[in-house]
Amino acid sequence: MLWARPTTVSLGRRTVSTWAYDDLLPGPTIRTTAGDTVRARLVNDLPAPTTVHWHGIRIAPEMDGSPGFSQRATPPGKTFDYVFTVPDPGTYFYHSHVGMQSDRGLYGALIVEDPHEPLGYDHEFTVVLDDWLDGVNGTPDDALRRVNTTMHDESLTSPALGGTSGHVRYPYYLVNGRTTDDPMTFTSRPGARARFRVINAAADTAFRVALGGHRMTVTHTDGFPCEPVTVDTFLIGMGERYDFVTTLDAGAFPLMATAEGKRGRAFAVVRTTHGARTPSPDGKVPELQRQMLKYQDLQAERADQLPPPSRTVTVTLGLRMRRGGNQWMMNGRLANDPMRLRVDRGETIRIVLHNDTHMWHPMHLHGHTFQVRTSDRGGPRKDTVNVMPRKRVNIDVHADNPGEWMFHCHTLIHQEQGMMGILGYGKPPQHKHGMAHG
Ligand SMILES: [Cu+2]
Repeated sequence: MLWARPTTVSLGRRTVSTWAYDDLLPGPTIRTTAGDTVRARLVNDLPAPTTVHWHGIRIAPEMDGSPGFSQRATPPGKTFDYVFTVPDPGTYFYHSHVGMQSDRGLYGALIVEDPHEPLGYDHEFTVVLDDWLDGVNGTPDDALRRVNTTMHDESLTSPALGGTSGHVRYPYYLVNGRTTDDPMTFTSRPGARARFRVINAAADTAFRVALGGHRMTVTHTDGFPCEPVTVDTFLIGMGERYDFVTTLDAGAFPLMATAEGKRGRAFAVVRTTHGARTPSPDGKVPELQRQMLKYQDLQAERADQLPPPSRTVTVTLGLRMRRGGNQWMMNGRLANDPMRLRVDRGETIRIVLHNDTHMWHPMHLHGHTFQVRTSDRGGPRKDTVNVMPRKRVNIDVHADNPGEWMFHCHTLIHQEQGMMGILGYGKPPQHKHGMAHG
């Protein structure tokens, strides 16, 4: 059960009012095994309609939690039964898909185990990153209103993101719901092989992640296995996930996730010996400035390569400045009259994402895991891809899950300012009532 309601949560030393699932931050971790069925009853005790979106999971559109697409949002006082079989193992998460709600506490990890897990490791840790202002600087809806009525903060820039890093400077950045003054500790032993599942559940913040004193071998991109690649640090956009493994040294080490271009940080401790001094969240982690993962380094395992595309379409990401707030567009259209990409069931199409704006966009497609075509040889399988300003990224989508699917920017403010289109096929658009009852 996921009981969504207003509550208070502790972020470490500070207690805040927010909306959360089961009074927890993050919401309860859902663990299942590929091929198994997840049954989750959403109970909506919020003062607003809500849905649960299962980010990255290839399921029936009726269970996708896309309000106005495949289901109506569940009204206050009602319930909705999410029932679906998870086809693929990997690291996923769930979150509300209504308005700015996921920038509150309405998110949690969804871990799908592989019944034939090929990766050997002794321990595994889930690391959910978030940017937090709810109950501190008003609500996320207040933040959206501020962004709509003020000039953006010129100081929020990052070379790694090609310019403006985000819209909002948050008072806190969290690992598993905790601030740097009361961090989470992941406990293991020296010499253990540890798997970290890193999820960026933030609304407006990319994180640069490193584990002090260690290199990281990246094994999965957005849930899917890739050929292992060893780096010192990686940048993770909103909606992305990376899994990495490393052999832990003796001591206590900072797991650092700096808010890219924002001068804040999320922090946890990895400890393998009792006596070692706890690292400071303000300490230097030199790995953050060393070799950074690039999409070009990543290659899906052969079994996950898609067939070659039969045709190419271009989606241009655009911006129109307006007094009432910027309008972020896909092929010149806004969410209220969205871009519609029609594809045929069974075909593979190449989508050229052409970013004609000054900001980066983490573009997320529901219901599919596409292949980012970094070269003729292939590229990683992903469901969320960062498109840097003025750049183009090719993604190949295999149309194997009929429905009308959301295709949008995972910068929540951009989504709310119009950056939402549709990829659809197989069935006409439907607005079913689903299994709402109660
Ligand atoms: Cu965007």
